[in-house]
Amino acid sequence: MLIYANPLHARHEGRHEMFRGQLVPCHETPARLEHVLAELARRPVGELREAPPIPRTALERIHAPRYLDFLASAWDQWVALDPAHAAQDALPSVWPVRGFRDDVEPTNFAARMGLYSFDAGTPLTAGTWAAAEAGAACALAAASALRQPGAPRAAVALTRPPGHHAGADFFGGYCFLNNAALAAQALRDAGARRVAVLDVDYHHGNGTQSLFYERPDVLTVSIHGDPRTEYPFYLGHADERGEGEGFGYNLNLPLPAGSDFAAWHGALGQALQRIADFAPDALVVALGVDTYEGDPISRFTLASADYPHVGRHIAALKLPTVFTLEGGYAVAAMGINVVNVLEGFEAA
Ligand code: Q9C
Ligand code: ZN
Repeated sequence: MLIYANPLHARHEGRHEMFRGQLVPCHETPARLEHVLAELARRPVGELREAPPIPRTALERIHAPRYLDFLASAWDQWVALDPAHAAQDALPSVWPVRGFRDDVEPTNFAARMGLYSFDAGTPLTAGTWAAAEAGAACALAAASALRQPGAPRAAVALTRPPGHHAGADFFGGYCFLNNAALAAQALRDAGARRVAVLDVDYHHGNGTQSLFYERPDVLTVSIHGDPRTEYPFYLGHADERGEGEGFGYNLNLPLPAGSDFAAWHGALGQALQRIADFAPDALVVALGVDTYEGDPISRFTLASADYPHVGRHIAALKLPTVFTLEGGYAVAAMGINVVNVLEGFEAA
């Protein structure tokens, strides 16, 4: 497999996220990706490649222009408000909920942060835009690699910040640009008639679901902690099946917090069956390993030894596959768990 590692990922380095009324150190850190790279150096399951830069139009296939304008300029505006801001993250603190307008973009910076976000756990930092944009380039390069003659079976966008919580015009859940959705759309644009997205991160892939909810050409399937108790709370229930022409093309498989690999594996079987029935030309896997038993913010109990099976089962679909890196916060085990999935895929 080909692996596109984001060379600018460490430029996104949040200090704090809001948790229970306090600012606590970020879970989503540069060390996460460094551990995956270190494990890949020990177990080289693929060839590392560099992603070419992408035009802004590539991002506009998924994201709203005014949202991209905001993200690209937000840090400079934050620092222009007060030079002391250069040493602080920007976090939103006010949001337009039901009944408020989202069609008029406020000029106030805090108001725009809230317009384009849905939580206070996702700091915007000096290098956020550079890191997110270079990560999207990895996702697009991975998608494009699968369409070349003599293409490998899989390509990996090894990147952070993650993407699956980001929607057309909002960030949140540590995500800014939806790398999995960008890859799925790029595969469609390159000629794949149907594309499936399988999201195995602990948290529901709300951004990806919302982006494709009314479309029958991109099937979205997510296995995740039950949103009644687990983040992102307001989406990810089993009765969300798509809308309009997209009805029947979204499948949510929520599991109770505390679920073990036996339960998770059962849901994976359902997910893979639905994907096989859909008969796509390509697959995108939103690969979070926060399903791990040692994860500090999640509550499934998968063991490191379970992850090769995950990769093997996914490979059994025999589809050209893009992996995008999503969550996983047990930093020391992160490299082992991610490479276990990829190695299981390659061994199948
Ligand atoms: N006490 C991803 O895995 N905050 N995002 C949870 C925990 C948000 C996770 C608070 C978790 C977002 C890509
Ligand atoms: Zn997650």
